[in-house]
Amino acid sequence: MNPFYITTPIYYVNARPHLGHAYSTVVADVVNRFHRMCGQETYFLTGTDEHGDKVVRAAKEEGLSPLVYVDRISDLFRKLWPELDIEHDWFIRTTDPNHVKVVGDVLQKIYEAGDIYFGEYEGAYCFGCERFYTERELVDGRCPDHDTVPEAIKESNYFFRMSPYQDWLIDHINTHSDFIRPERYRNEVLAFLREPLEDLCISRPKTRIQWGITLPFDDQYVTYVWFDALLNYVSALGYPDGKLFKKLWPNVCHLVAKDILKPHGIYWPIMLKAAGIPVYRHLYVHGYWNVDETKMSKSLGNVVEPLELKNQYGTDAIRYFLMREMVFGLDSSFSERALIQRINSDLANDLGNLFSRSLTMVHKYFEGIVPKGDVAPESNLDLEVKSAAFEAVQEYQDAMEGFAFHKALMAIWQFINRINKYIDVTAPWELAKKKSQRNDLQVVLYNILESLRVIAGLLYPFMPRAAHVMQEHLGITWATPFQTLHDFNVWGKTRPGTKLPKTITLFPRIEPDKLKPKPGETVPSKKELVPARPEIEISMEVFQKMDLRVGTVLRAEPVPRSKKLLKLKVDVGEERTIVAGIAENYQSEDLIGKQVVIVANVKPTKLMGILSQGMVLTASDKGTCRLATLDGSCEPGTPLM
Ligand code: ME8
Repeated sequence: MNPFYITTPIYYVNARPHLGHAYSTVVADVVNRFHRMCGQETYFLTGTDEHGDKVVRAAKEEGLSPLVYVDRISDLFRKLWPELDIEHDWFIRTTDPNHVKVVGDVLQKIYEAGDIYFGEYEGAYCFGCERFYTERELVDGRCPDHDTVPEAIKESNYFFRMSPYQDWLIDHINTHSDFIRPERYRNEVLAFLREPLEDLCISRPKTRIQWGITLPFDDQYVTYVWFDALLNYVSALGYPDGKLFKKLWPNVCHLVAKDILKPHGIYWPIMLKAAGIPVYRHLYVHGYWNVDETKMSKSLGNVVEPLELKNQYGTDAIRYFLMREMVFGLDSSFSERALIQRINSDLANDLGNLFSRSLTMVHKYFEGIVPKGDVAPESNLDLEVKSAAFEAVQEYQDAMEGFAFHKALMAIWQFINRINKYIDVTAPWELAKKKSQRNDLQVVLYNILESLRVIAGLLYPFMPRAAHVMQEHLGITWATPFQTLHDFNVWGKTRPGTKLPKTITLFPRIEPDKLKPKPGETVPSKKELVPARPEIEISMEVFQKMDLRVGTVLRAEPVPRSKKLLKLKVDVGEERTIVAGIAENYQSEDLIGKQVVIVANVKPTKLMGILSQGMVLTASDKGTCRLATLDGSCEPGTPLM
């Protein structure tokens, strides 16, 4: 098995770490731990990006030299990660001498190969993005990211010729379906590549900025910060001759958010190709965290500090929330209210209660000693629990491999609910009343403990602390620090006769007064959110004119140039094309096979040039759109009454 190598972006040191940085780094840690569970050797890289205009300006604002300033902020990132139980193998800084040397060597190599030339450029420069913009890229003459008018700058600079690699890159993306994931970002890169690629300006004159890596072939210039930063992924491994480079490259999984798709999806593969380095294997792109539906920004004062959250709610709860709440690839909104609700319902209630009620029973009925699981014939209920466990493991594994972390957690929680039901139906407290049912009681409790073992093991990548505590309390001392996937394909690994420690509360409930609005905060009531519609008389006859039907989604794809719309092919007894405004909350691939409710007799209308032959029913909760579905499967075309 190839070793697995995962990277996060290296973060700019122009500001303190926030929730967005924490999310990417937690995802990398979860994926890394999952690969360790699969028995793979892994390597996890993160770090800080320390050169460029942005950093110089931030240092100036603090009255510090860039050198002192970058040390200080880089340290904040470095010290944050262990607080969030992130176990990276290396923390790279672009000011590390080895990195500086690699950047110089690669530049020289590409220069000698003839892909770098000197030329004059006049253009619109955004200092926030540290790059030139073409007219076409600006929105009403303003930078799309910073909403500022770029400055007109005329400069002689060095350029990296990218156009000769354009066709190669298109072909590479087309022939490697897992190169850029999820699909929407792969399509976005292909859409960029439909326009001719312009050469990339890779230098900045020292007359304007000195804080950077000097070009090896002209000491009057420093390297453009992106050309410098991207190379961290190979310099950290000791490119070109280092052992790690030879062992790990190019079997890498780069993880970034959508804001830096272009440098990673276009510049980086072309840089690698031009430098004669094999191209990376995978780029995984996630969406953006907003806060209470608004963009997180310093000026709005709504930046969420991961350390504060951790101190208040604990590392596991934060990690769980981030991974459960965001659908990888789509945007999500953070709110403390939602976090507390998840802690109380999923962690304290579902998981925590199951754990403590189960262990309490083992202590009460068997003096804390793991009973035997094979002393009575298995009932159908027992068999069902076993197969539910294997199903959960399979669903979990598929979801983890596809970066659908929310689904992996849903699979665990479905299993947790299944075990809670098993306890309710088998009622061990009743079995305990009769001596003749002692063996049945043993089997039931053993199955519960086995289920908890599987649950603890599957939780390890997400909540390593809780997983560890659970395993300790289940007597799973043979699998420190974690169980492997093989351990879940066998039923019966919990050892009868093991004496278990007293149970504990895994996740304390958060007091409801935390949910009360803070002074000055108003929580809109439902009524304020959605004004009731005026009462009108609708006769049954009129209501029944509406043709509501069950539809099964057969295919789904994004509508080009639209952020909101998806084009669906739906089976409503016949195949219909329906355009739905759900792209911000659903990914095409997640919809296939889903059953939805369709208004089948609305007048067909054209949306973005596509004739939509029906309407999908949805609910919009504070901007998050949810499809109306059925609680069991129905024949497509079945009318709703
Ligand atoms: O772009 N939601 O650094 P950066 C989710 N130095 N993730 C977010 C986020 C949000 N609201 N905000 C930031 C840079 N991130 C360059 C990278 S790599 C060779 C150089 C995360 O400090 C996300 O991973 O601006 C995003 O891609 C990254 O931080 C940008 O970090």
